[in-house]
Amino acid sequence: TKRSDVSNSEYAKFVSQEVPRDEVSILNSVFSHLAYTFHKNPSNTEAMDAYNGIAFTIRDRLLKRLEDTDSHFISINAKRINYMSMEFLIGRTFDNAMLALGLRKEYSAVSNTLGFNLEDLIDEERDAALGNGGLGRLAACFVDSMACCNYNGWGYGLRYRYGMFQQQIINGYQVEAPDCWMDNPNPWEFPRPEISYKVKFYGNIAKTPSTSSGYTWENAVEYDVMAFDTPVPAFGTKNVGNIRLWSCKTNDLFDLNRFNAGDYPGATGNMVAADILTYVLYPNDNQNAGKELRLKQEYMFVSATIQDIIHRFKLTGKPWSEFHELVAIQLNDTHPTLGIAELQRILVDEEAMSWDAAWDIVTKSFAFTNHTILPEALEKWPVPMMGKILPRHLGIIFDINLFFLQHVEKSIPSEREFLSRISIIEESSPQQVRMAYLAIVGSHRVNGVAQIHSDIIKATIFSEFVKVFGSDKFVNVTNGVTTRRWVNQCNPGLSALITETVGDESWVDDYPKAHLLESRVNDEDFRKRWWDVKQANKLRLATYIKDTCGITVNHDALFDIQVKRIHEYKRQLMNILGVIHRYNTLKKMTPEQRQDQVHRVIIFAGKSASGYYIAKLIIKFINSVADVVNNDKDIGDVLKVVFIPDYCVSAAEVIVPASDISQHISTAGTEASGTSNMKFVMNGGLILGTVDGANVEIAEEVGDDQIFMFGVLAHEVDEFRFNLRYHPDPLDANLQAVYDTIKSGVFGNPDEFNPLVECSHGPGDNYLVSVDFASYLMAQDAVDALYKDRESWITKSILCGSRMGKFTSDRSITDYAENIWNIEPSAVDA
Ligand code: 9GP
Repeated sequence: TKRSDVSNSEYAKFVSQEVPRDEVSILNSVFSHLAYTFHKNPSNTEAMDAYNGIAFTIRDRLLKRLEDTDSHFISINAKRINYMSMEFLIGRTFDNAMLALGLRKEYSAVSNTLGFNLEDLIDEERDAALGNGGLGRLAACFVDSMACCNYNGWGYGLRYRYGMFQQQIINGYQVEAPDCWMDNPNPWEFPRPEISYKVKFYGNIAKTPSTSSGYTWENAVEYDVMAFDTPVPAFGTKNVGNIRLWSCKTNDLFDLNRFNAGDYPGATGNMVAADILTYVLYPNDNQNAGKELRLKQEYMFVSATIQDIIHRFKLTGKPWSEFHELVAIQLNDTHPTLGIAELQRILVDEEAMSWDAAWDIVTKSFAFTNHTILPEALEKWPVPMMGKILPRHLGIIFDINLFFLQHVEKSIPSEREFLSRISIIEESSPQQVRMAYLAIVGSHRVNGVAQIHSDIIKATIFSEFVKVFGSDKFVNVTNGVTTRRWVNQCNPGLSALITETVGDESWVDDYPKAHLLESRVNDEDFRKRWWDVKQANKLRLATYIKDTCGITVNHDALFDIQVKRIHEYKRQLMNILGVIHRYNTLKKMTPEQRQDQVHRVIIFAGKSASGYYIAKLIIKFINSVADVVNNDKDIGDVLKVVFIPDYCVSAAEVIVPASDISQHISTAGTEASGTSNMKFVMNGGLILGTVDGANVEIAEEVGDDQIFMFGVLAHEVDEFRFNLRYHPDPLDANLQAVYDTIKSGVFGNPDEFNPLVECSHGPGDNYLVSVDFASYLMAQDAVDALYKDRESWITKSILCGSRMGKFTSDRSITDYAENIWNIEPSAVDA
């Protein structure tokens, strides 16, 4: 119509204007948001208001770019990658966005004009902690890289109201409190009420010959699930990414009649039932209700996502046969695997497609990433539970399994035993749906996240599938991290040195250029500045420790850091047992001898799953040991032990740049990759690690002799476990002495800590702490010896920092794009 023609052309003029980037215009737009969005003027503007006012102007700029990016990709019919992840550990966005837009200096001046220091405003932002650990942070790095590398990629996830949990340490114990991160306005998301889909649960399946598949899903409970978009700023390009998170719409579930009758819980019951679906990440699932909630969360997530993907595909007007040419769907671990059954259901039940045509589309579109060999990754759902909540999907999964097993029987003559081992349905009581197997069968590629891990899954948990599908279906994509956040943003001192060496800031999105640092390894002035940057970062962390834990540490000491989820396989327990050994050794020395030792601050941080008894006991144990060591006047500054509470992305940004050494000491074969190991080394920290996960490839890149490696190898683990059970060696004398100290009661009631003694030696030592303890201590001695030789230490630190070009998430994403997604980049301006 005439009206829309006019407004379209006016709009085209409006959006084609560049958003002004000068300080005065920025200040004016901040004033405008302060006045008209927040009803504030400069005299009553508090720090939180200033943060919001500024953040909203950044958001305006990001939205403009998001709109341009979307239009660009639609206009060229670009294939889109849909990264489905139950976790996105985004952290803070403010600083990252200013850097990405290239406007940090301008915003700093604007905040000064408002009477605030930009650094203080940065601290006003709450972390978006929608993830547990490595897997969620990886997803956040990946959306950053998809945007920065100009791929048409979106993340899809859930909008948890309470994120994970806030960890408090009370009397040394972890106590979980809700993380109310949404209490303040969130400038980085915008609600899209117009983008909503119906998601169904329960009900029954009716045979209806009139439909093409012959089935309909009846009497289901329906929820409206709505989108919230979070633009992802990208550095060095005008492309902007997006994370689309889902939450239920609850208002129309309010029952006014019951309310008027005085039945308030009844009136709001359905609202609450819908709302709690996205209260928290991974509700505790040790009881049935928790399990059901988790299954519903997963389905709500995949159903809304798949419907959205289909909706966008239909807008292209292309035939279904081209679906996989326009859509790639990556499953981040098994949690979104129901998406396979959901797409198949929609195609056969709602789009009247034949089973085979639908399955062809499904398997060409999906790919699956495995992130661990531990049993928790191999999610299973009881068949009766799935039948109750998702009756149609259960039927579809049984059919997928039937056709798969028939195919196997035909192609490789198989015994019943073999078929039952690879069946998607486990014949236990009750039967279980093996989600990892469904993910493999329904995907065209399966990848591990570091070379050793990809090799292990092919040889162990998925070996039978390699026989069925051949080896080519199983590939490796080694993880990576975004250097925009993990070097440029978190370590301004180091960034300045790299920029000076490279000659410009191009390294920020072309990190391999940091290899030029190596050319300065013998430059005296450079070496001194390198050391000084580390010292400044350690001072910053020392201040943070004082503020959060009340402990004073000397930043001249060696900072030895282990930060990650608390888990037996990651062996924080071995670390703290090593601390006790160090403490015992120091106690035996004269004061003069003690002062001669390398002074160390040993720093832990990380959360334990709320129901994980041993991990929580390890936290308590670390704090009890810390209490004794830190208050021992004989020891003074020579040894300090710190547990930093509530580890999160923004804490990591302070911790990572400050390490001299960081520990990545999982039992060989158990840590799929690890990504903090990459961050630490990029920031000039050395690593003490086992031959596990990405440590192996880091050693290959930086050189075996730059890294402190110890411990048994992955292929030896089973034999050591067997020996521990049936033919244990005598206990190492140092470990025995450590146990004696624990049993003496210096750290508190020894009975309380006895389970830790029991799970670190003999038959209970599943993670081989006692086996690796002696070599661990030797490696620690080597660290001390090198630290005394400051010049050699600096050399290693520079060489390590400069050789990490491989470990950017840009490289990982390019690997996925080329080897799995078959997708080309395209920049908005190109
Ligand atoms: O434990 C792995 C960790 O090694 C890896 O770096 C990360 C990202 O790939 O995923 C972790 N796995 C999980 O969090 C659960 O599967």
